[in-house]
Amino acid sequence: EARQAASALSTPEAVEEFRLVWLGRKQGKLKQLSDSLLKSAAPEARREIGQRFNALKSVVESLLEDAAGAGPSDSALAAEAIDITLPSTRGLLGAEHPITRTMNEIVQVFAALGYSVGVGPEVETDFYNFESMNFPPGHPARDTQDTLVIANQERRPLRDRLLLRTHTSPVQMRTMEQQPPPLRIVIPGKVHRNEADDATHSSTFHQVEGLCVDTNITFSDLKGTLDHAMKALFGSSVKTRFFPSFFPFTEPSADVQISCIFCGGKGCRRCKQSGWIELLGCGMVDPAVFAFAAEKQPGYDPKKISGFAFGMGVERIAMMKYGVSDIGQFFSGDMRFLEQFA
Ligand code: FA5
Repeated sequence: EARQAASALSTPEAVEEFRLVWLGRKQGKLKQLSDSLLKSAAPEARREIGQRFNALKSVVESLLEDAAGAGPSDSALAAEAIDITLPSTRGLLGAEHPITRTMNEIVQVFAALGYSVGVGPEVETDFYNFESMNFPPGHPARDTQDTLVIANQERRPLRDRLLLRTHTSPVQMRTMEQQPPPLRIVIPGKVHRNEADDATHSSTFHQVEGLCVDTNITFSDLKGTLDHAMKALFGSSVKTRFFPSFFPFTEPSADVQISCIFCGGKGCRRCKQSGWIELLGCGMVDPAVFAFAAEKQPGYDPKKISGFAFGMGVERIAMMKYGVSDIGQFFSGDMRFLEQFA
């Protein structure tokens, strides 16, 4: 009977019906059979009845398996056919954000020179962000980096108060406290300032800090290193020049300009006709900074060692590399902008 029924199965619904009729747990024919036969059988006949029942059950199960495996009809398959030779619609692939990419590129340039990579906290203490970087309390240079402070800190001593770091320079001190000289490290990271946003300023931006400390490090080493880095980032025809500047934590200090990559130094709108664009600050580490580091690591004795440091704005470098004229685009999340970097 089961064989006959199975031979007529042509649709998935009929197969399911067959399963229910024969193998259904409550009302199935096999269930009824086992209830009536096995339970009422004489004890000495049970063994054989059981074996024959199991044989029957596996016949029905394999009939069901064959019927289910037979699948839908040829016409049903033809109706659902997919042409796998058609070109697919391409989904959007994620891509590295241009700021992340630029930051990694800068780090790579210095890693190739033997620099290691460090990080530090974005919520920083006044001590690391300012005091240990030789901005004493009340020093006017603090005003050059308008600071976003964490609320309700007034009861703490000034040096312990928390703020959003205004530059990556505090990680110089954190690194020196952990590692004796010699030291070569780059520190990529996010920084914040209480500044109005415009085409070239953002209240949140990124810097890559560099610090090199050893015996006999000179300003020539600083110039050579940064000139190499700018050529590695912008191409070998780029020129650099150094202008006197001021940072409390370096002496002497300099601002570094590169020849405008848009006009090759002739003068254009991007470089305000000057032929040069300012990209970063740098200088020789001030002995006062080494004195703070020497409190934890006596090796930072300014009589024995010297060093240079620099800090570059990643957005400014990315704007130059990719010809972006408004810094706000990096933070807009606008897919039309971001897709260009995919
Ligand atoms: C500093 O922050 C120093 N810590 C850099 C430094 C480190 C000097 C080590 C010496 C030794 P400054 O405030 O100039 O310096 O910022 C450094 C760079 O960050 C600038 O050259 C610029 O490229 C970028 N930058 C500054 N402010 C902004 C801003 N609001 N938006 C985007 N980029 C900015």
